[in-house]
Amino acid sequence: APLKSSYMTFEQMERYMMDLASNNPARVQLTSIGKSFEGRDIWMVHVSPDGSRISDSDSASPGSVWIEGGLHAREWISPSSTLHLLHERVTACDSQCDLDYYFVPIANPDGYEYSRTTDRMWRKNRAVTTRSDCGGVDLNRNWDYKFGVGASSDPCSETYMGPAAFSEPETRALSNAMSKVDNLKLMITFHSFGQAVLYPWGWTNEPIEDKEQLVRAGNAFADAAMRITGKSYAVENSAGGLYFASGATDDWAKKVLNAPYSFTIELRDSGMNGFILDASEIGPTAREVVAGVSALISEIRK
Ligand code: 0X9
Ligand code: ZN
Repeated sequence: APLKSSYMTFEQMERYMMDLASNNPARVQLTSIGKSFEGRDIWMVHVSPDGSRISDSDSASPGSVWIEGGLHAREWISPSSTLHLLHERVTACDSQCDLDYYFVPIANPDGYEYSRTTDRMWRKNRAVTTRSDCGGVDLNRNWDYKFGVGASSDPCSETYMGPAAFSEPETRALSNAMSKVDNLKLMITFHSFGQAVLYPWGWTNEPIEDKEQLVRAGNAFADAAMRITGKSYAVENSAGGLYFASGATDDWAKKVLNAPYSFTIELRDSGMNGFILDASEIGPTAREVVAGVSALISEIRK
């Protein structure tokens, strides 16, 4: 399993994904879907359905699940938990292994490395902007749905949306690859912190038409997390529960790709240490995520 005692470097994550793919060649395929601003690979791991689990009458996958991690640099628990979930989906195949899973555990590798080595609180990517003194675009404001409605046009802002929708190589790579997935049923992007399961919309307070089923699925995650570690996750609308923010992964997957289920899950903690989450919480958070995602998937397949 991925290291539990400490956070990995980007290189360790790459090595981990490569080893997982080479040890499980029949089910795990590793692809670089593009390069970051500074030229690091953005890796996608496709976990195919377990052949033995598919009945003869029904050989097509019942759908795809997309899991994004590490879009924001300082939210280290996100790539960490995404890698644990990936590991679990590969090694502990259960009744949910007839689905196609696409994982991008570390979507913003430049930002992550910058946060590790230089500025722990870095959030954005490492793009050069029109302001020589302010770099980086907020990759969760750069997606092409309601771009710029609730985001900053100031390069010095932490939520700088960028010069145009999909101006950034990271969001272009992610959206291109996500668009190619067949029958996308569920998109989850892991962030931190706040312990919340957020459903669309983020750009408006208008309630979404299928709110009820989104809440039911979100509650399945929250209930499972509570059962496994006792941590409480709030299930709420992004804009109402949090604040308006447009151009994010979740709204784009819901509106443009028509993914019936699309969530931003804010992992630990609830504010005490915020982004600077002690490594002793890596294991328990991973257990919450594994149990929560399993329960969520069971709920949406009812
Ligand atoms: O503001 C964000 O991008 C997310 N919170 S974070 O603290 N991890 O930065 C929340 C995004 C929720 N989704 C939308 N507003 N669409
Ligand atoms: Zn975030």
